[in-house]
Amino acid sequence: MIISIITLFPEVFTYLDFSIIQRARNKGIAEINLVNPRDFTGDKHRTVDDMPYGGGRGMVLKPEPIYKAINHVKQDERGESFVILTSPQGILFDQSIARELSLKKHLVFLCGHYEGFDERISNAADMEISIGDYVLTGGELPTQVIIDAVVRLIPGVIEQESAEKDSFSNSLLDYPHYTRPQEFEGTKVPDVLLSGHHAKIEEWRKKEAIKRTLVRRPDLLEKAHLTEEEKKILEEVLIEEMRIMEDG
Ligand code: 4G3
Repeated sequence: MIISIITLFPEVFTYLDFSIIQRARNKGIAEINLVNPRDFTGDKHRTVDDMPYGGGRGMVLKPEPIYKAINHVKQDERGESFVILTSPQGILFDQSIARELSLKKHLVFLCGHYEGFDERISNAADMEISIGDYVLTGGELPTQVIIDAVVRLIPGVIEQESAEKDSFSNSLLDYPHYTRPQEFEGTKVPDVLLSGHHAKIEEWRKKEAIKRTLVRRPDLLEKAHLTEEEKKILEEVLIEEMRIMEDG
């Protein structure tokens, strides 16, 4: 996959130089190019923003340098570029969008800044994405979050089995994990995990994942496509949790 990032602050893209994403880049699975719209201005001051029509505070990103940068990175990609704008006004990012994006050949990210960007810049985007309901000073962190979630899903980056077992791949939260020591700060590792009984362990993990999802994120269960087995476990967990509520 080729990833082009159009940003006024290329220096902040340090996260992508480490760990799993860097390994993917070294293996040639992901290629990341940073492009600064300032390099596509024509005036002495390399102006990228201007005052808003209609008045008001703050500056607005001008469309021309961004459009020139987009056209530059789209060259040689045979119309297979997918342009993403990160903004608080976008659709909420989630694991299914990450999966969809992991299939693209060329992703182009536009990082907004200042109070916003000229509305005509969003016309150049195929998708406007928000990573959550909060405002940041720029789209650089959201872009790195999205790239991290997408690149780890490309085959060959992490073990396929791990990606399939991820939280959310089945719309459920992850089950609890334990390592040594067997007892820590008065809390013991659940006996079943020491039993060596693989079927029982799988069953316990599934049940804990469903229990956690029910208690912490019931909204996820409403959208989940549960198997018949999972639905049965959910019923058990619901009854157990209701008992716990009744007992105070
Ligand atoms: C465009 C994205 C960009 C318009 C960007 C602000 C939060 C997110 C920006 C605008 C951002 C997010 C830059 N803040 N929730 N700030 O994904 O109003």
